[in-house]
Amino acid sequence: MKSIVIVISGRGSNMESLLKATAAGELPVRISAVLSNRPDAVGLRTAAAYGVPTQVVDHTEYASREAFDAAMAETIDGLGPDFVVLAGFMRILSDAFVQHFQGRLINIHPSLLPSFTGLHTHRRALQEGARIHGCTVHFVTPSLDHGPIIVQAAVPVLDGDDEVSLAARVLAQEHCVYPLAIRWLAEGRVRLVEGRVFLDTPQDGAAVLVSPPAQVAP
Ligand code: NHR
Ligand code: GAR
Repeated sequence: MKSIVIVISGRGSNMESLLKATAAGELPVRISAVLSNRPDAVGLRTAAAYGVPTQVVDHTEYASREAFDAAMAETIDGLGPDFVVLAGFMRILSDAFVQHFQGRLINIHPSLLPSFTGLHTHRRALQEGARIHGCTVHFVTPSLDHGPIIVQAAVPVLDGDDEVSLAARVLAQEHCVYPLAIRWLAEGRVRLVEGRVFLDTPQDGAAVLVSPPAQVAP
């Protein structure tokens, strides 16, 4: 069975979606450990409650980004995972770290990439008047939020949405697609060829999301 390490910075609800799916027998992976760069991350307590080992690599204890990344890489290498799963991890990773884990490092980002890379994605989607928003699971490459895309989920932006309501609608989809993407990876259904993802999964072109829904004349 493939093993993964999950890396968090805070709440850890995406991490919990993976722990839940694993506990339910829906995600055939061994979760070797949950790592956090913040000692006070709420997700560390959640992980412990699921009986998953936790470790902290506190970025404030390192003189540079490179030194922190090297310590993280060493900790992860010690665990020997097949995949490294970023779940609400909030530190940009250096090229050396990303290259070390190339093809094994996955992130979930709260926008439909390549729109809204970086931070405050929900606020910016609202400011731009986007009608459709969502989330993206992708391989991490040195170019921030531009790695090969594995799966995306779209949600409508509704009149009256604020950052909180929109974030909640997107987060519900994150909790669906992240376990799905990690399952596909664990089952060897994701191939990365020359920077593009090829999926060995059922696909049909039927689903179309239009927001607001198209009105058909009577
Ligand atoms: N690193 C690389 N090289 N490539 C990616 O695609 C990465 C990455 C590291 C993290 C997650 C990402 C996201 O999904 C991610 C993708 C943090 C920042 C950021 O600006 C940006 C993107 C992401 C994560 N962080 C600030 C920093 O200076 C700190 C912000 C904070 O601590 O609150 O590192 O959006
Ligand atoms: C999630 O929405 C995740 O996509 C996003 O932060 C939230 C973390 O929630 N990630 C980023 O913005 C990465 N920069 P969680 O800790 O409850 O999973």
